Amino acid sequence: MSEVNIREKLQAILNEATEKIQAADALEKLNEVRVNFLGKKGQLTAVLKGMKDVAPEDRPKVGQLVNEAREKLEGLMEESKSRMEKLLLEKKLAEEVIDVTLPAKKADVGHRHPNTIALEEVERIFIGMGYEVVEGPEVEYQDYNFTKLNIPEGHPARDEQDTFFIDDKICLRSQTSPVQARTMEKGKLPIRMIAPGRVFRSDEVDATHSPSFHQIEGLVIDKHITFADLKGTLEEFARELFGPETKTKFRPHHFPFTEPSAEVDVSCFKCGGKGCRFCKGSGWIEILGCGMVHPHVLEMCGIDPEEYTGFAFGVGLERIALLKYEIDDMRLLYENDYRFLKQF
Ligand code: 2NM
Repeated sequence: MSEVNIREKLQAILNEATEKIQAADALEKLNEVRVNFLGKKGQLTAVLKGMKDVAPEDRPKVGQLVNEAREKLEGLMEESKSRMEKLLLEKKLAEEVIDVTLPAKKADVGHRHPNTIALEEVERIFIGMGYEVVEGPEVEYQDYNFTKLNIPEGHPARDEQDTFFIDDKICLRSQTSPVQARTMEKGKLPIRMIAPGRVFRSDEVDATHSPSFHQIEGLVIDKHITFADLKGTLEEFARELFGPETKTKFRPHHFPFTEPSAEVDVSCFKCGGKGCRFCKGSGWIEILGCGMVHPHVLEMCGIDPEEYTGFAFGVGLERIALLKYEIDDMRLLYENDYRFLKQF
């Protein structure tokens, strides 16, 4: 074959390939062209294979021509490829266009139950005063739930509280004080603790009662603890929980495990004490019970009442949540209706 023939042949290949490249509308088709013309069995490669039929003096020139044709084709394909990729990208961007002026879709995340919010608030206040948070069993020995707390068998408080009894030794705890009894028994003094948790009483359900609710009980045991420490602590607690203007009132009361005992009222945080619908006109709202730990309790829990004294208190968690969030029916706290819960 002469150089002229080869020139014509190459031109024919180039023309055909260029046409096919221009016609290609997808990357796969472009690849077909590459295989057909530049591949091992491709047309250009075939021309090189035919070199043996070319006069030796023409071979360098023919080789150069084939290379030029190859480079040209590769260039064309590269161009076509980037054009296609650019189009693809533009198409994708146009399809996925984001309207940044649209309001963002709100993530529907859950949030803490009002009881939990109130509990964490109370925990924060006492942790700030150096208290530890301690938990204990909900199914409890009657010994810890009653006997060690100065409520002996036959004591009216055992019926009054109308506990759920498991057998003659075990019950569902009716208060979290057994956690305090267990902590005292461990013997590590002094003690500054709160015991939050679920408690049980055999009560009918109504707006202010439930057979299962939550309490937070506190206990401080050290040398020289007096009623003044109790008053100061609970006054500070009330101010942190209900606002700095909150006043407290200690009314004498009776609990078997404390002596003396008191109930504590706070000045109404709605009307400031003048009397309103919220405090039923009295200006005061009852929030907790407290007292100096009875020497019998200290003794039964292995603490020498001659050396150590202490105070204790108990608040109902639901009561705090109902007051703080102005909810008038405790049952709302247990129904788990999201429309209600999401308001807090
Ligand atoms: C209250 C009221 C008064 C109380 C007593 C004790 C313990 F374990 F130290 F004896 N813990 N909590 C207590 C005292 C609880 O709840 C209204």
